[in-house]
Amino acid sequence: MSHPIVLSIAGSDPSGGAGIQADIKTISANGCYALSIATTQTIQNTQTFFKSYLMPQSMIKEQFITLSEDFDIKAIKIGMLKGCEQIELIYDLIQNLEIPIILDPIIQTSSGKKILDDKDLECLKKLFHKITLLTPNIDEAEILSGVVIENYEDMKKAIKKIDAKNTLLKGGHLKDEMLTDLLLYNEEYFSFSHPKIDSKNTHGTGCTLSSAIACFSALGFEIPKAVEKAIDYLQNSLSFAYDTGKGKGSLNHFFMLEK
Ligand code: PXL
Repeated sequence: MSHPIVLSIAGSDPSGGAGIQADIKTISANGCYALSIATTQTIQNTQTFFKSYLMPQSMIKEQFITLSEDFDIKAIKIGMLKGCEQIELIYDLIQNLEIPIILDPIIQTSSGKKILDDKDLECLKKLFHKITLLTPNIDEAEILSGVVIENYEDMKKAIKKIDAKNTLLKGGHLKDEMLTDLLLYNEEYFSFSHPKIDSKNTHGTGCTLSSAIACFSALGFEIPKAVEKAIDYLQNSLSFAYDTGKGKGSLNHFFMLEK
């Protein structure tokens, strides 16, 4: 099939930078076809994340069943989930699937707004062995592992403590000039170093990376290669990022059109 089908199950960001909107752009720019199911509708702009509304359980379930009946879904990216009930529904829907599933554990937004409380987090952890790859950032990895992360050695300590099938710990929030993302895949370590791109327009980087990994997996790349290609895509999108509103602008998901 020329355009493998990738499903994004994530929050909707009307300001266009993160969530489903970032996923659809990422998946389309990398040669896949995007399906999407919204878990939440958020109220935000480039300056402030105000709040989010849950989508009805029955709507999510019916959308998932209707899409599954028609499309040969090759990979799934899961982003913002809210509340145990919704997390458990997603668990039920994906539990028997044998395709790559990438979970971006959104515990709080980049602006610090809490999405999951401690109880929700315990529910989310039940998904960690059902999915193919978990993609926490430093802040999320600290919460999940209990390790304070200040450098690469701390990242290694933390990744071992996160109880998931496979984990990509993103180093992007560290202050170093060269950043390293650390992958623990099938008990083997892979590290990916790249220069830190100094931009205020970083909204949606996590969404973009996880959906790019899903897309490259759908295209047939093994997780380590899919991660390498997704990081490369993110670096390019970030170096061509631009101002949109008055705050944190958008990545340029279609940077290749500018070249
Ligand atoms: O970047 C985390 C994130 C994910 N999904 C949605 C979001 C955000 C951050 O704002 O709005 C829908």
